[in-house]
Amino acid sequence: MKRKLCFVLLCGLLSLSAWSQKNEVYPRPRSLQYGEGTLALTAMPEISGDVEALGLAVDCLRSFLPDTVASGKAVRLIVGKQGDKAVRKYAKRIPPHAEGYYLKVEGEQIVIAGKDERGVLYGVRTLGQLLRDGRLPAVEITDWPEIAYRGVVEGFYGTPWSTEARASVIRFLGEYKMNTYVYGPKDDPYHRSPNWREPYPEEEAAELRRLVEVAEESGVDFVWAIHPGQDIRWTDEDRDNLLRKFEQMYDLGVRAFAVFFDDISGEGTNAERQAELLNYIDERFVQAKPDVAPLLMCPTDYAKAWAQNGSYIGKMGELLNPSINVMFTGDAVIASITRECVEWVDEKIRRPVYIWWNYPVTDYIRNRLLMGPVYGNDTTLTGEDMRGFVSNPMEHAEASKVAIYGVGGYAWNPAAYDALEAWRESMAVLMPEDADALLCFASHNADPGGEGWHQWRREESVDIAPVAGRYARAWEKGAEVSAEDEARLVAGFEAMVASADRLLVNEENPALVKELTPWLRQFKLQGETGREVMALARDARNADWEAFDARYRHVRALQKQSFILDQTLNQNEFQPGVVVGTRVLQPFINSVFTSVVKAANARWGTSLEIMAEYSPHRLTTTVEQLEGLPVQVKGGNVQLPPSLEVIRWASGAYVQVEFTEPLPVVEIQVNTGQRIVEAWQLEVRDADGTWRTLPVAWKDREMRVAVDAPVSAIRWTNTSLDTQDIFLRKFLVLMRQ
Ligand code: BEU
Repeated sequence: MKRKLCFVLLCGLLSLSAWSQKNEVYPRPRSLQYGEGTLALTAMPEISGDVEALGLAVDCLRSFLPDTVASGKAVRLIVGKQGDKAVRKYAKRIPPHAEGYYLKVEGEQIVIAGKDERGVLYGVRTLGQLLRDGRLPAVEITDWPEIAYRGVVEGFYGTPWSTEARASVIRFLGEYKMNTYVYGPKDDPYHRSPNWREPYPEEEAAELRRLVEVAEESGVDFVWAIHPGQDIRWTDEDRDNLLRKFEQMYDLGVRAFAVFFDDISGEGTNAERQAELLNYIDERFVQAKPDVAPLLMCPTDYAKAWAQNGSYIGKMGELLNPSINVMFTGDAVIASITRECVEWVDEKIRRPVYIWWNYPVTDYIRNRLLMGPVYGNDTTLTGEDMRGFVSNPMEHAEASKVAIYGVGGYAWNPAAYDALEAWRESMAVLMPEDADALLCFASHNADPGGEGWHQWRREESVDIAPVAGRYARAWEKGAEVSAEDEARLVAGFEAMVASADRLLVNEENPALVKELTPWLRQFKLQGETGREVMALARDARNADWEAFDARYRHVRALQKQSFILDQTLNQNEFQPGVVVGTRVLQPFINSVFTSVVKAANARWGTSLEIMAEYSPHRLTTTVEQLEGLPVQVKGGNVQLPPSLEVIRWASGAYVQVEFTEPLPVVEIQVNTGQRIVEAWQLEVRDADGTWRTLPVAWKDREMRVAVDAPVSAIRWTNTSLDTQDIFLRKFLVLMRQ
């Protein structure tokens, strides 16, 4: 009986220890079996293997172990790559895949047998992850990556990363078994037209040389890309210019190269000429050198949406040398990667595609951060389908690591990839102490918004979304709200405020805090506003006018602060400002605020403004759906947010935007989603207070009316005798800047 109890207890302890070790290796290995017991490892083991030849792997070992040999009986580490004498005994256990490794910890011995040098390095990295408080679990692992090239393509528009940021990302890639960093920032003039022909000035060249060294030390291939297509001439001279530039980069230590032809027009888009040039470079440069990796190219038709007829991309498949890798972004420029698309493009290019994944890049939505989980890519895809998978990040390098971490896990082992688990873990990797606060922030900053060029969306605020939906609907309908929902929402807003406060003074990761600060300030305000709007709703329910009145003023002040942040932080010429929680939280706050103030006005006979966001300008309307719509000020222009739903516009109904003072209006643009709508009247009020009707001209679905005068108000009216159903995709007033 006693023995039985002991057995049960032991099993409990063993399974507990196995459980506590469970999530330690990332990316998740192919096969991992824990044995019994642990091994103490507090100093360098006694190495059996060619220490000299093991270079990087031994350096890596030193990064987590003191460089002293233990006194007394040392742990023995048998280490080497396939074919090495030291690991001959384990030859059969080495997985037959590039960069694979076999690792066993048993008794006082550790075995790491790699398929190749990187495999050995990855075995040592795994060992480093398993080591906790000087102890290793008994374990046996067989592991290899599914996708050959994994990592990052710095390929966005906007401020390129600093050398320091790049070095940090490259080390991060190495640490999580990613092997590729592609250098192709669009706003480096020496990468792109017009200066691609020019050598880097000394200082920039020295920085690149340093990065190549960091990459080498990290076990990462530094791929330097050139982007010559916008002004290339198909002459021997330009071909030699390109080769000369590659030679210069080779002299800086670069051993992997790419040529990008994305986002170009004109002569440079010619498929035959591109292929001819690439084959020439491949034969005369890449293959002529003993140590240069296969050439990588990004085609002009890099997304299926454009490559539909397949003629350009098909030519690439037909003409390019087979060793050249071809990038592709998926069904669209910004898209989740589907099996259907991968199979389609693989057939066209006659080789497994190299995915350029446009996530978490924000160069098309610069007022946002994308920090949600990496999900939605097909997890049945294998190395036979894709040769590479690299992520195009945000201009915020440290914040991008959330997504890069996920991409690393996915590309290593898509079938075992768990998006939520990887996402949560990445928070602890970036900020061990404040991981929960970072998770709170990230969970509300995930969606690209779908308003601009790309419609791709992400889930956001997932935990609170159903609660928020229920509560807002109840207020809209004037129904009873659930106390439990209310409590959860209040707690959610309080958690936002507390998280923002903690993150703003976090000292674990200063680079991340610096990048996030504008958004953290907005996030804190959003939490405070949400909390106050919930309290406002309570005051209204309790019919407590005094409390309501004071709270209303407070909410207005918070809204104004948020407006000021949006107008002053992160100002750029594309999407200036700072927005957070746009998918669930902001619409929720706006909706509840509107419902509550409407109810209050009805109850107390007041006419408190219901505009849900602060704006210096005023909106008045007789269209019910437009009530409370904010008049936004963006980059010095004035606009209404685009509508997603159809708007019922009764005969004679209007919307009017009134400015604080006469403003120099250049043009008014309205897009109703329809071809041409008739019987609409656009009027402006001149500085002297007189109204005049403007002649309306329609081009496709868009109306563009030149004004060029100081204007104090604009009115847009349905002058037909019928109700008209239209969208308001755009209502933009361009100002003289
Ligand atoms: C992401 O906005 C983005 C899209 C493309 N226009 C560019 N090229 C490719 O995706 C291949 C990319 O540089 C840019 O960051």
